[in-house]
Amino acid sequence: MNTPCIETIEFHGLEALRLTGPRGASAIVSRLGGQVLSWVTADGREHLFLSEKAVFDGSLPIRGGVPVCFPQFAGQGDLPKHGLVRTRLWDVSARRSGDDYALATLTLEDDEASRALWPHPFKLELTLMLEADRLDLELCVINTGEAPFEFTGALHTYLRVVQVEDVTIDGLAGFEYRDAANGNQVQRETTEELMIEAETDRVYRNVDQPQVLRAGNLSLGIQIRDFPDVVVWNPWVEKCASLADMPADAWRHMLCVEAAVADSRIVLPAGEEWYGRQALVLA
Ligand code: TA6
Repeated sequence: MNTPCIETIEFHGLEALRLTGPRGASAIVSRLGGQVLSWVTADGREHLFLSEKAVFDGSLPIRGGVPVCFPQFAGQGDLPKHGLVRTRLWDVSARRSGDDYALATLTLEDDEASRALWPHPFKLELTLMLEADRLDLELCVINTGEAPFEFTGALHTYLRVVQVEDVTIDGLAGFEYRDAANGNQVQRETTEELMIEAETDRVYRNVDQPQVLRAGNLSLGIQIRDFPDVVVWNPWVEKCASLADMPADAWRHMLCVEAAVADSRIVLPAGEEWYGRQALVLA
């Protein structure tokens, strides 16, 4: 069995890192978008959805894995949908491994193109830490300018599932959500085990407990820290058909459970840092 290590690889023509963790776990992160594109646990199972029609030339965000959305979540502002950083080339700033982990950090700073749309100096650091049965993602936002700025954003995690109709998610009961698939109505979740039975696009607000996604013999814990919101998205049949980078049946094999700052904004003073985390843990 390989000992944990990190190698530079080519993945769908992209420069990427492969992290090999303990007991054969692995993850792949692409410099394009600073996007995690694969996470395989020690049992050999892939947990991230990556569309068979994903575009890897940077002309579109890559459909799948964990897109980083910053400094705007979805269409909630004047910037391009989900912000500015999904098609940028990130740098690798740290890579290290020990007996029971492999870790890498990718960074991105503002440039002329980002400042033309959003006039703020910033630095992002995405760190992934891989263990045998868990992947921890941390997004650090640094205000490198001399004035405060506000942002929203997300780790827009696409989970791979065999059949979304068989999935249940618990841990959301009692939380208020904004239903973006139903006129942005605000409701409170009453279901203990959420099932996906139609187009679903919900921002659960101020979620302070983990979720567990179950499907067949899969049980995956999902925990956020400092991201206030959990977004659950599945496009279902029609919306999926309208997405050129998704095969017609791909809605069935994915479910986004995102760590987000969607319905509030983070105000970051000059020189300060903000951290948000999402942990994915095989239970
Ligand atoms: O996070 C959910 C969402 O905002 C949905 O409304 C849906 O459109 C999705 O993100 C994907 O956005 P994209 O720009 O990647 O097509």
